[in-house]
Amino acid sequence: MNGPAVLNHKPKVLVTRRWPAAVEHELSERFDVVFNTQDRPLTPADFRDALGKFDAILPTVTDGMGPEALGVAKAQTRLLANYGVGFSHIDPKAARDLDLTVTNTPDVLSECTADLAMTLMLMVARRAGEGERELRAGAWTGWRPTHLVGSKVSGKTLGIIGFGRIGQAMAKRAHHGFGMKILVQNRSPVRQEVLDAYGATQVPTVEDLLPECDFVSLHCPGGPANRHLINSSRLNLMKPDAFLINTARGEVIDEHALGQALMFDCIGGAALDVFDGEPRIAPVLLHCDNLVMLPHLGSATRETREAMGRRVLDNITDFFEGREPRDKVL
Ligand code: 8YV
Repeated sequence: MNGPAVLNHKPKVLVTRRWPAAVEHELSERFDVVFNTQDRPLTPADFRDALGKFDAILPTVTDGMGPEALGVAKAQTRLLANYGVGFSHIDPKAARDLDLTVTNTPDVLSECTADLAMTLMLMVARRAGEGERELRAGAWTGWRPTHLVGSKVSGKTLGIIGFGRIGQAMAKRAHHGFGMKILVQNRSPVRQEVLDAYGATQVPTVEDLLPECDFVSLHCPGGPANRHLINSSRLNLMKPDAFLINTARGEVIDEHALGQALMFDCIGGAALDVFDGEPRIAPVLLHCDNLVMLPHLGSATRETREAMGRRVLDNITDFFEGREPRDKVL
């Protein structure tokens, strides 16, 4: 059985990537910590080795912890305290087979991730990426009434797929800030008072949502259950001038299908912060002008990255003081 563990030594902790200096400092005061000073992603062999030496490993989204990385017969490690809310890079079965407890860092990144989803929505609707590329290329010939004309955002309909904390933070911004009508698709029913707080209406299926929306923003988890949730037939259900925004996980979209939809103007455009197999970018995407791409910046503010680190610290402290960590997900 996995569960909290009180050790007779200072817990040995491996931090797999560089963290904000302030939190690295706090970590080193409380635990016996090894930092990845090179900040290079570790290999599956590194993880197998680490599982025999550390009481806790602190992975991020760049650490693929599947059967290969977790493929040892027995582990000293008791806790994978993930730095980030999404944990689809950790294979649940492989973690369970080793009796590992897994924690994440919810709440503290909801606002900044929703802010970035808003950034992407505004950028793609108002053609901000195209405009900046043109200007930097020295190709701007001056103002004219027909130049880089985009789509109005205020008052339009936004569809939100996945109405957890980040989806709700997005709805708050879009409804109360931009007067948008909100439609929601979520795997479980959302309480009426939660929907009412954002003037939102829940629809039963993705198929019900897509044809009604001017913007669709993805806020569901990644992993096998949602792989290619947005595929070519669902892209075909979107309005021809609608925009797709993804700050969730790359695998939620079939990128080949999205590339085709963008090339042939089946949808108005897309804006992505996450990619399937990132940092590799599917070549088809690089040729689409009606696409905004950012390098996974959802939670990338000083305040949030420090808060994520402190949330991990709390989870490790609870675990090794014999308490159930508040953010236990496995
Ligand atoms: C993180 C994220 O930067 O928390 C998440 O799920 O996608 C990002 O905000 C990343 O996951 C860190 O592991």
